[in-house]
Parts: sequence; structure tokens; C-alpha cells
Amino acid sequence: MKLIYSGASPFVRKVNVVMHETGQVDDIELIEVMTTPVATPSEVRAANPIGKIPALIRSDGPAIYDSRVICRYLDDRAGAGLYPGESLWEILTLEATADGLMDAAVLMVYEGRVRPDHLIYSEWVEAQWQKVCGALDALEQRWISHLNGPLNMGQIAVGCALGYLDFRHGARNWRAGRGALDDWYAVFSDRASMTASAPA
Ligand SMILES: N[C@@H](CCC(=O)N[C@@H](CS)C(=O)NCC(=O)O)C(=O)O
Repeated sequence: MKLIYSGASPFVRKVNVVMHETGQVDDIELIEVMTTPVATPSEVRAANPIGKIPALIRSDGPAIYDSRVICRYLDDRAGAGLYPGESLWEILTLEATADGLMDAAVLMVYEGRVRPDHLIYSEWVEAQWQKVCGALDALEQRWISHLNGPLNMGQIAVGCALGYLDFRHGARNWRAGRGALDDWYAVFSDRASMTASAPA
């Protein structure tokens, strides 16, 4: 199989962490690309009509895309149990919260890097940051107890989302007032799969 990837993408990192945690690193070749909403490499478009990464090209079926689909596929393939049935809906909601945070945080980066200076809309950027803060507050206040226990997909997604904030939005100090989440991430980010997949 081939994974269309970029080391900077938090969505790709979710897949990468699952690959490490489930022992599938050697089964998947990495194809590195640079993609933005206004410059989609042909191999990305060929694998995913939406033009986003990650996309997984399988040898025994059509390419699959969206990190949520790929992570679930890899979990199923390895029988890894990252979506235990008794807490499935909580885990999927945690993953959705982390993915929503990443969507907003990634859009902020595109706004600064891709959009011409005279078109930058700072109110829109701040509104994206408010979405990030809403997700962080929900994690701190409502979801923190669900982040403990055996490894699951919700934890992986949240770990990748927080790692992306450190990578791209460090100056905004997401930790302020969110001590429980900070403590959780300090431990989680030390996992071998997280250090092996850290964005450079
Ligand atoms: N919902 C998608 C989001 C993926 C995504 O936004 N990827 C970004 C890179 S971090 C991308 O490919 N952006 C290119 C674009 O927006 O056209 C997933 O979970 O895979």
C-alpha cells in the first residue's frame, strides 16, 4: 500500500501513529507531497477527488481517503481494537472534536501562507481560533476522563491535534488554563509512535 502524505499534516500524523501502534509501518510506502487548497498535486487528485491528504492507495481495492476512514481501515486490518464497542460513540466524538480543531488550525495556516496579503481576513482567522479554543475547553472540561485508559483512536486524534498546535500555533499558548489537558499531553506525546511521527 502507498500513503500519500506530508510530515506536517496532523491528519496524516493520525494515520502514521496508527501505523506505528498497530505494527503496519513496513506494509506502507510513503509518497511525500506538498499540497494546498490552490495547488493540488496530480497524484493527490488521482487518489482523492477532494484533493486532500492523507489518501491510502491499496493494492486490493480503490484508494481510500479521509484520515478517519484510513485509521479505521488500518485498525480493522490489524485487529488492533482502537475503537472498543463499549465506548465507540465517545471515541468517535473525541476524534471528531480533534479533527474539527485541526480543520480550523490548518485553515488558519493556509490563510497566512496561501492567501494574498491584501485578501487576508483577520476576523475570520480569529473566528477559526475560537473554534480551536471551544474544542480545547470541551476536552479540558468534559472529555478529560475519556482520554485515560487503554489506547484508542480518540486519544490518538487528540494527541495529533495538540501536537499541531505546538507545531504551528505555539505563540497562542493553548495550555493556559488547561492544566489537565497539558498534563495528559505531556505523557501521551512521549509515546514512541508520537515521537516517531513528530512534524519537523
Ligand atoms: N477531513 C480530512 C482533512 C484532510 C486535510 O484537510 N488535509 C490537508 C492537509 S493538513 C489538505 O490536504 N489540504 C489541501 C486542501 O485543502 O486542498 C481528513 O481527515 O483526512
